[in-house]
Amino acid sequence: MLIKRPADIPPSEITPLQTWRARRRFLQQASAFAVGAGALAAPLPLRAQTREKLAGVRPSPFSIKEPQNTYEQITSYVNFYEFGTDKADPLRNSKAFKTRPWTVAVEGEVKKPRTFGIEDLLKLAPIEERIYRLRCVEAWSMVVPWAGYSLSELIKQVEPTGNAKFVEFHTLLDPQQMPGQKAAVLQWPYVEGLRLDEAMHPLTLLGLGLYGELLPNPNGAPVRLVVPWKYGFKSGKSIVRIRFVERMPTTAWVRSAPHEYGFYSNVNPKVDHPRWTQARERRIGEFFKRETLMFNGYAEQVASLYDGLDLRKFY
Ligand SMILES: Nc1nc2c(c(=O)[nH]1)N[C@H]1C(S)=C(S)[C@@H](COP(=O)(O)O)O[C@H]1N2
Ligand SMILES: [Mo]
Repeated sequence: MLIKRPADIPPSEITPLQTWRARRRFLQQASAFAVGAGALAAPLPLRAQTREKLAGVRPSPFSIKEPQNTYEQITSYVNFYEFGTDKADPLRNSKAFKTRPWTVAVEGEVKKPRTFGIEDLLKLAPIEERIYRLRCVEAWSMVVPWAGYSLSELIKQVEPTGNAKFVEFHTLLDPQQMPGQKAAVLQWPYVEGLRLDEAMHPLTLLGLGLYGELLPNPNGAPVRLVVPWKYGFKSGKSIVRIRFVERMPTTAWVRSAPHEYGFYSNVNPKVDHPRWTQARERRIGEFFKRETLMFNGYAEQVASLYDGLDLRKFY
């Protein structure tokens, strides 16, 4: 009999323990729910999402030149727990997800609170292609051609007050459409956060597209955050609320496992996750691991944000 050694297991089969535990909990709770609610509920229509080109997308000096992952890889190997904890779940379970009408409420410590319709957001500033590295905390990575503009464009419009120190990003809460929210894998809605200066940094992207088209559902349609120097989970998807606050928010991952996930979550090869190394990563589609770069390769642009901060303590 052949027993697979770890080295023979393809990366797609490796699941960090947290995910594995979460998935088990998810399956237990999902099946409990299915029994309670009637497992024979009408299936959702499995209509494919219509793909739509974005007009006039400009190149950006922030784009990196590494080979890009394919559309297929980016949409099918994905974390979006609202649609299930398996990498393939979001593509399968988000086909009928409704992204119109869609609004984003921008509120809290701002002089001009405002609710933006998705059509407003699509024309608030010129849309750029931003080819960014994505480093997941699970030690895989990709190169993704996002489309969008700096979040600072939107922040300027609402004029944060002097009390605004942090920004929260809330994902849609809708268990009818997001079956993963019927399980207590995380506390819903998914909330992430940034310090105001991180949110204002030009690399921080309000993501509206991928590969020159509107965002596909598994990647956070119709609007999401992309913070390329932080672990992937900082980049919340399908955002409906942006809230400016005075105190550091308790984010979904910090709430679920505070000794494993910190508020900052800057990519840092020198600070390991308690259960695995962060020194290396596997680029999806490649065989050999590569070294993880400080701040995911964006140190030159962002390191100064953290001058004087102990990055072991503030992980
Ligand atoms: N709302 C929400 N946003 C989320 C997640 C999630 O489960 N829910 N997963 C995060 C994680 S762990 C990663 S690695 C990225 C992966 O998706 P992407 O490739 O589309 O960025 O989305 C992030 N944003
Ligand atoms: Mo991730």
